Amino acid sequence: KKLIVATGNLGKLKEMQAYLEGLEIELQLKPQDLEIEETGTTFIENAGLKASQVALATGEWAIADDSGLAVEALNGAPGLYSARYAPTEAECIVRLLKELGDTPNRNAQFICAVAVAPPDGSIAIEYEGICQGTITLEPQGTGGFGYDPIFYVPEVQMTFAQMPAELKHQLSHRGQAFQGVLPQLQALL
Ligand code: ITT
Repeated sequence: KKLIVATGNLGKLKEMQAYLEGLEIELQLKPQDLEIEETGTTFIENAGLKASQVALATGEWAIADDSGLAVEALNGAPGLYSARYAPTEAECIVRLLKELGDTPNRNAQFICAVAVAPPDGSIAIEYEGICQGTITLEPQGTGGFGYDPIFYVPEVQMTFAQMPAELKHQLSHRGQAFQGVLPQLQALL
């Protein structure tokens, strides 16, 4: 069976591929010119929009991820706008650290919604995963992507960017969501 991965984010793609690796599915990247407007007001809604529109446009099964970082002291920002907080990933980190300043409340959570759609564009599977952590004062580590260098997980005393990929995959918001998605996907495809 074929599954179109509805993302243009290479960091995300790499992680999604890792979760889907064991399944007997031929993964294909969505056509680059196919852009979906994220008009939803929740992560689940946006994941559904992306999966459903890519499934309809390609006539294949599609899987999408909508995710972001919600910082408590910033009332949940950047949240749904995590990808658009600044022009580049590095500038997103600079902006977030600047907005937070030396605020003592550094609590944050990463959220990931994953949706799977059959060719008719309906939603067959949807799951959300959350990972709690804190925002560091400075970037630490070189792994991962996006906000990983400033997202610290107290249980393992490392940022996402300092962890071996397998550890991030176990602990992360995306890992939690895929734990729900994988068995259902296996049953459906
Ligand atoms: P697609 O919609 O094409 O999948 P996108 O980057 O626009 O790509 P989102 O709208 O879901 O995707 O934005 C998610 C942003 O949240 C992403 O760009 C990162 O900045 C951040 N993010 C999500 N998961 C992350 C992770 O595991 N580590 C670091 N940053 C993450």
